[in-house]
Parts: sequence; C-alpha cells; structure tokens
Amino acid sequence: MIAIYPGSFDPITYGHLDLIKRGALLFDRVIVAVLRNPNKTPLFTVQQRLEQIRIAVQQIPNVEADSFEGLTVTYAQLRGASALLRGLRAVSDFEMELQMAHTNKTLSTQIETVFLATSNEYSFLSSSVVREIARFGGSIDHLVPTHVAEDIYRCYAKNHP
Ligand code: COD
Repeated sequence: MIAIYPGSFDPITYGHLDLIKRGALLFDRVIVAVLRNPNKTPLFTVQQRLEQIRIAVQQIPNVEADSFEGLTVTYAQLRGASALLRGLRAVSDFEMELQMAHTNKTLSTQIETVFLATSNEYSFLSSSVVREIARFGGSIDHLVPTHVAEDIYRCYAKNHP
C-alpha cells in the first residue's frame, strides 16, 4: 500500500521525520510530497526542500520525495496511492485536519486519510517555530537535521548579515 505524506515542509523538521519513519513501518511505500504553491512565499524553493528531504530520508529505503501541484487526491491517484498520511500534534490541528480529510473524501472515496499522533517530544514543533527561532538567532540544532539547520542559518545570515 502506498501512502502520500503531503505538506509544505518549509523546512522538514524532526517532527516530520518522526512521522515519516513511523509511516514507513506501516506502508509499503511513503511518498513525501511537497506542494508547489505559487500563492505562498516560502523560505526555501521546492527544489531546496526536496533536496533537504531526500538527504534526511536517504537511509529509509521505502521513502521517496516528490513535488506536486493542484489537488493532493489527484496527485495520490496519479501515484497509485490509497492513503494520505497526516500528523496530529494537538487539538488545534484536529479541526483543520478533519476538515481537510472530509474534503478529500468527497473528492475521492478511494483514498483514506491516516492520522498518526505526534511523538510527545515533537508535539510543539512546526516549520514556522523553527524559522522563527532561527530568525531571532536561536539554536535549532535539536529541531531539524544538521544539513537543514545549516541551510537555515546560511539563509538568515545572507538576509541579515
Ligand atoms: N509532529 C507530527 N506531525 C507534524 C509535526 C510534528 N512536530 N509537524 C508537522 N506535522 C504534520 C502536520 O500536521 C501535517 O500533517 C504534515 O506534517 C505536514 O505539515 P506542513 O505544515 O509541512 O504542511 P501543511 O499542513 O501546510 O500541508 C497542507 C497541504 C499542502 C497538504 C494542503 O494545503 C493541501 O493538500 N493542498 C493541496 C490542495 C488540496 O488538495 N486541497 C483540498 C484539501 S483541503
């Protein structure tokens, strides 16, 4: 069974990675899919994010990274996936995630959304938290893989020398 793990991943964090590793134990294949969203101004380009993800998952044989645009369920159908993997950190995630799952179900009854509860240690973690800490000069070494932290530090050093 193939699962799509869709998201922005701007950037990928240890919280995402924890979910990917656990998803990879449940599904034959997990495709980490970065949304190409022309309406957002991300910190990293889609290519940069894909590269960050590929390095982070290179030791997990049944995980790959890809990008897509448009509807997630359309992309899932294209890739022959039958599940969308999503993470739940707190009650605050639940409302939005449930709405998304219901919307996706109306678009394709064949594709199920599977939620994994976040691991306790990462329940506070999001890409925006990482960006914010780094922007104000804090350490993010415990929140993202080393190569991602280096990219972020480089990015903010360039913007705020
Ligand atoms: N622990 C566990 N899970 C986590 C953690 C953590 N610390 N941090 C994030 N996650 C989970 C999130 O809950 C989410 O499930 C996933 O990881 C990805 O998170 P993000 O923030 O990188 O990505 P999102 O939530 O912004 O992605 C939104 C989508 C791109 C999936 C969504 O906008 C989408 O499907 N767009 C395509 C258009 C579409 O199909 N629309 C119809 C559905 S509404």
